[in-house]
Amino acid sequence: MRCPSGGLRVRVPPRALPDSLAAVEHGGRLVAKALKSRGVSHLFTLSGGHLFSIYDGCKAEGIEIVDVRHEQTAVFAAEGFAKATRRLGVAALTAGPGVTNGVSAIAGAQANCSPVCVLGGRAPELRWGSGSLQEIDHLPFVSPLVKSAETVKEPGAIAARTAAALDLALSAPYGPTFVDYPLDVVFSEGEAELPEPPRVEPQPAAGVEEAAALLAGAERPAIMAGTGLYWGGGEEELRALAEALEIPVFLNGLGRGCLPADHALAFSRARGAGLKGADVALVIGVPLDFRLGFGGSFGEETKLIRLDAAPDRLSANRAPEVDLVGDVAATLAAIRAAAGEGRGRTDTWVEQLREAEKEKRLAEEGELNDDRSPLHPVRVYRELAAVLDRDAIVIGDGGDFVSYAGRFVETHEPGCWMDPGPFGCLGAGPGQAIGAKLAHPDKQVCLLLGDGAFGFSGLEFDTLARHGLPVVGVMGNNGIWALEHHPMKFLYGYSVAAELRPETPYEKVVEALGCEGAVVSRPEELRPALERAFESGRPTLVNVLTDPEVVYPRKANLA
Ligand SMILES: Cc1ncc(C[n+]2csc(CCOP(=O)(O)OP(=O)(O)O)c2C)c(N)n1
Ligand SMILES: [Mg+2]
Repeated sequence: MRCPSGGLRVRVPPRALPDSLAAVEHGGRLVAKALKSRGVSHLFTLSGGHLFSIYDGCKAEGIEIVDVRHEQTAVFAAEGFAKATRRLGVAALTAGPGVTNGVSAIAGAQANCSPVCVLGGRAPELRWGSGSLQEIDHLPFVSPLVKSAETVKEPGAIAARTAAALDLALSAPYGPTFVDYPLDVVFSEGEAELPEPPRVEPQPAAGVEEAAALLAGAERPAIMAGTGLYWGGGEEELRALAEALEIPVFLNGLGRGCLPADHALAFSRARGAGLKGADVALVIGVPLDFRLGFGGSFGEETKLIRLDAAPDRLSANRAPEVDLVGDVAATLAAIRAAAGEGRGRTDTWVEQLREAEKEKRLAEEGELNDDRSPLHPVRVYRELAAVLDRDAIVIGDGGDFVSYAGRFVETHEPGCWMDPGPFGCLGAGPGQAIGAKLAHPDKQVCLLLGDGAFGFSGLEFDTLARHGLPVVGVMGNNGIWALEHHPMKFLYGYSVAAELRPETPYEKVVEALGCEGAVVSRPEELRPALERAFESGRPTLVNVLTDPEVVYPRKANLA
């Protein structure tokens, strides 16, 4: 066979050879065998000749190939699949620009500790240094973003090295891995030698007794939990611990939904009071980054217990009193066993937070019922809440529109809220929606989009149409990059580079791509439009014209 680039000749074995007879197989088949052995069901990709043999292998192994319109979406989709399932998400990117296009999404997966494995095509090894098409060494720029980055240089090593990259992505702490295959290697033959996946007994962290004593003795305890709680599968133990000691719980990132938003101990609006006023706070699977004021969201006197699967990567921020590094679920179970029950002790505190929560929610009534046209973004979320199922997966991609969603969308089950995470890369939403819908075809998947954000990956509505994925997009179309426009205006009295075309008919864009579109300019039109969208069974964008004058009440802008 003649290779798609480079002109090297390699031999490909007959495709129909039964497994038992196939002593050697082509490299792409070996990649696919490794994927299959680790339960990978989908490969997210955008075509490139360097990947053909991997596609051929996936076809033979029954792995679904999902082709998108930009490589960053392939990685975002792999991440969305991982977030929706807590299984591996896998993307394949072609050599050179395919991999460079995927870099922002890999960096996002790193910040989210998402178990994503990225497979790269690569210019042929035999001609390395001769200037083959798309020749660039990916490892120097991918390595800082991943747990491991490797080039497989022998066909016989393909299966084992691919399996190792997959296993590492899914070993605690989770995170992205990268492996690339030179064209001549992955089109050649080798033997499949697949190691067993590692089995690790979950170990509770050292320091459990100290943590339990602090929590059991606390009068105003609080739990702040995030993405690491979700990856650690800790939701049941979180609930049991919170209920046993009656501890108020605050959630962010992928932690949202790990305690249902309507649970008696779940709080959101009272977070400021709850974290500042806590005497002891258990911080699970969330770094003390900008989202927690670099630690300053807690009171100066608050004793912090940190729990995660890995030591803190942020060395510059506040150190905890107790640092628990170990299996999240096992450690929570051990803390509960050591702390016993403490009912009644926190009643006054919980009641105080309940009052604060109620008061803040009451103050939101005006915005929720706002009947202006174009709409107040908060009104969008009131209407959306009425049509979303309890287990709907909601994905945010935008600026202020999504900040409002973070406040107003209630999450009731784990894995049902996705945003770009602390790396904050716009354009992550459509890919995550593709991954989530493929993982859960029976759940509603709702993609919240700013009009600015739409520009990055809006063409993925074509992917939704081609693959028959009835995701419902809801756009807050204010004609500006609001999260930049308002802060710059506040600082300088004017803003530049933050205006878009007002009332752009994005619904027509998606119609042209084979989806349904609707435009909404008055609040009373929204609910029927959303109902139609979810009932249609078709990918849809509801373009909601929102008021550009609404300024999101933000405490900090850039830090
Ligand atoms: C890839 C990328 N580019 C730029 C930014 C900076 N940024 C953050 S929010 C935002 C504005 C988003 O505008 P839009 O999606 O229209 O939402 P709005 O704030 O108007 O609700 C920008 C430009 C970013 N986070 N990611
Ligand atoms: Mg906007």
